[in-house]
Amino acid sequence: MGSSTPTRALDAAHFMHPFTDHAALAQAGVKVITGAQGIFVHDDQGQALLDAMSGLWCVNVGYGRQALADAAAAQMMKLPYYNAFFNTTTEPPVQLAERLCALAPAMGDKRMTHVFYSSSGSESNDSNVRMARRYWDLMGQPERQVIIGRWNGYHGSTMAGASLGGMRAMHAQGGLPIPDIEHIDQPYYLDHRLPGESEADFGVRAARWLEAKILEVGPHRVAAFIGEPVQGAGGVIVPPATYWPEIQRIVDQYGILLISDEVICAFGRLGHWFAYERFGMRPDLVTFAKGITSGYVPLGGVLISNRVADVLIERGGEFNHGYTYSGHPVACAVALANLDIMQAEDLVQRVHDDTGPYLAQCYAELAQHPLVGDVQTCGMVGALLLVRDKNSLTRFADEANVGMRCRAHCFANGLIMRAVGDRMIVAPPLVMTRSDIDNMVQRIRRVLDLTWAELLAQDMVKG
Ligand code: PXG
Repeated sequence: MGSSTPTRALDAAHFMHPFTDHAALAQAGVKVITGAQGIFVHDDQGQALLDAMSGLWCVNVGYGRQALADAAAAQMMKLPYYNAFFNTTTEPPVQLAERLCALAPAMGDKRMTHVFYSSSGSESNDSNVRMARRYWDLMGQPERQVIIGRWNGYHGSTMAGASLGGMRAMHAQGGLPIPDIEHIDQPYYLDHRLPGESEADFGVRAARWLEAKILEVGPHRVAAFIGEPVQGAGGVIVPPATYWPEIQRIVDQYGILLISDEVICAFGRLGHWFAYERFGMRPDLVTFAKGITSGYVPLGGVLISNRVADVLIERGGEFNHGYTYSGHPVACAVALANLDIMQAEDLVQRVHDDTGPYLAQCYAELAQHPLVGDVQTCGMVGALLLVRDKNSLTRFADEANVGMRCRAHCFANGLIMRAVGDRMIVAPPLVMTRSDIDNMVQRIRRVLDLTWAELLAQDMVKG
C-alpha cells in the first residue's frame, strides 16, 4: 500500500522506539499497525492479527469502544485539564478515587482509603519509593530506607522503577540500581526447586529468602517489599499458593510495608478487581496503571491504605512530590467509563467463573504438545514453556532463540503472543468469549506445530 513506505522510512529516520535495537529494526523492517477492532489489530498490509497480548497487557475491554472515545471527548470539551496543586481539584479524579476505594476489598483491618495519581506504572512506583521512605521518616525511623524487590521482577523503566525491578540488562545501563534497593530470587519453581521438593514447600522456602535478606540488611533499615502478585514481563511466573501467605507473615513480623504492583494483575486480569485479594495479601500500597483505562489514555496511580494515608495526612505536613498530570481529568473520565463497561459486562466475574477456568482447561490440553514442557495460567494470563525434551524437561540453550522462532510463526499466522526467553505468554482481552479462546488456542496450536517442524528439520529436537 502507498502509505506504508513513507511511514517505514520516517520511522527509521526519526522514531526512537522503547526497548529496541534500532540497527536490527532497520534491517528487519517495522510492522505498521494502522487500526483495530475488538480483539484484532490490523497492519498496513491488510493482515488481521488476533491480539493475545491486549496491546501491552492493557486493552482489557478490547479495541473500538465508542463509550471511551465519547467520555474523552465530553471531558475535553467540558474541562480538558486543570491541576490538583494549590488547593484545587476537578471532578473526575475525585469520583474515580471514591470508586476505586470502594472496589478495593478490605483485608483485616487494612482498607484502601486514598488514591495518588500518575500517568504510568513507572511513575507510580517512583511515587511508592517516595511515599514508603516518607512514611518511615514520619514514623521517626528515617533509617528505614531499603526497599527489597525480586530478580526478574518488573516495576517500570524510570530510575526508581528499573531499580526496583530485577532485570539485569536494565541495571547494566545507566548506573542502576539507585542506592538502598535490594533483590531476592523469584519464586520460579522449575528454575529453583530442590530434588524432590514439592511446589508447596518451595513456595515457603522462596518466601523465606525475604526473611534472610531482611536479616542481612538489618530489619531496622528495611522500609518495604515490592512484588507483582504474578510476574508479568518476567514471563508469567505464577507463584506457588504458599508463597504470598508466607511473605505476608514475614512483612508483618518485621513491620515492613508491602507494595503489591498490580499494573498488570488488577482490574479483572486475574479474576478479581485487585489481585491481592486472590492471594490473601494485605498490601499497604497497590500500584495500578494499564487496565484502569484499558490503555485508551495513559493513567496510573497508587492505592494507599489507611496505615500509610493516616500517617502522611495526620503527621505529614507537605509531601513534596507530584506530577503535572496527577489526576488528569480526561484520563480519569475515561477510567470511569472503562469501569462502567467492566461492570455492565460483568468482566471480572466472567474471568473468575468462566473464561479464566476455560483458558486453564485449554492450556492443560496444550501441555500435551511435544514442544511444551509446562503450562501455567491464572485468570486471563497464560504461559507455555518450550522445551527441547518433554520427558526430562531439558531446556533449549539461549542461542536457540526458541521463543523468537515461535514468535515469528505467530506474526506470520495472524497471532500476537509475546516471547520471554523460552516462555510464550498471553494476556488476552478480558472481553474474549469461549469461542474467541478456541480461536486463539487453535492458532497457538498451529504455531507450536510449525515451530516444532522447523526445529525437527534443523535437528534441534528429537521426533
Ligand atoms: N509495573 C509492572 C508490574 C508492569 O508490568 C510497569 C510497572 C511500568 O508501567 P509503565 O506504564 O511505566 O510501562 C509495568 C509495565 C512487556 C512489558 O514487554 C511490560 C510492561 C511494560 C512494557 C513492556 O511485557 N509492564
